[in-house]
Amino acid sequence: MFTKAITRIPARSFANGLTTSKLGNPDYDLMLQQHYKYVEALVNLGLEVTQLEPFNDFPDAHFVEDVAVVTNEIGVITNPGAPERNGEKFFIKAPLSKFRDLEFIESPGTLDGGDVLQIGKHFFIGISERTNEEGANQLASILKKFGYTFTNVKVGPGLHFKSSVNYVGKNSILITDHFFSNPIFDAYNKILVDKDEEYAANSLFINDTILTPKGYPKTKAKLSKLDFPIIELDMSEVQKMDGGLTCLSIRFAG
Ligand code: CIR
Repeated sequence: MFTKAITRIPARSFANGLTTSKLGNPDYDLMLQQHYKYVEALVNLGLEVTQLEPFNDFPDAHFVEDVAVVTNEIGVITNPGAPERNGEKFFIKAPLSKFRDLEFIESPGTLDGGDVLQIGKHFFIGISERTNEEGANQLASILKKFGYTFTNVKVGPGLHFKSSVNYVGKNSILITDHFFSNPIFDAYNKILVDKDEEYAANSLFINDTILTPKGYPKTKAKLSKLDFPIIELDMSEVQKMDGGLTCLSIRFAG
């Protein structure tokens, strides 16, 4: 059960963040609205949300997931792989230290939280343009102490590993075609995301409810077979900046 989350209100500068999407200019008011609805969904699922202030100097800072990996035992502050975002790590320390002892990924290791998928006691760590082997190995050596196991996996299309694979409950994962046949996921019930709905692979399982982006009916139909409540959230402005549902929060047990 998650009982806590940390989020950050998007800054007015958010459209200056990094993006590869060609979906057009995002709208600030709509972004705020979408972020508000997201936080509201977390609150309705029983999470106590710490909302950090907008941060104009770092237009991507509301993608808080990338700056920390939090387990029941520890908070690990990452070393974000994009130079433009690296300084965000200094500003998650104080809020997270209220809940966890902290450890740190150090250069030359780099790591973005978006590349880190925890399923029970196992972690998949994506090696991507943001996360290198050294960063993945540092995370593993910190978390090994607490009995976790690890698999490193090379990220394919998409920014982060969690652009492609996410846990959705009942031993099931939503997974894109790129990873579908990879035997490292054979222990799970794989739910293939259709090619034209791959954005929906970034769905988020919280306290027996699935949050999924609005507008992906085939994925929603597949998810509904799991028999969990599904909340659809409009992510249009978030998507324009290469973000998704997981990126907007750090979730953990209190
Ligand atoms: C970036 O390129 O870093 C941001 N514009 C998007 C980060 C999305 N984060 C995530 O998927 N965890």
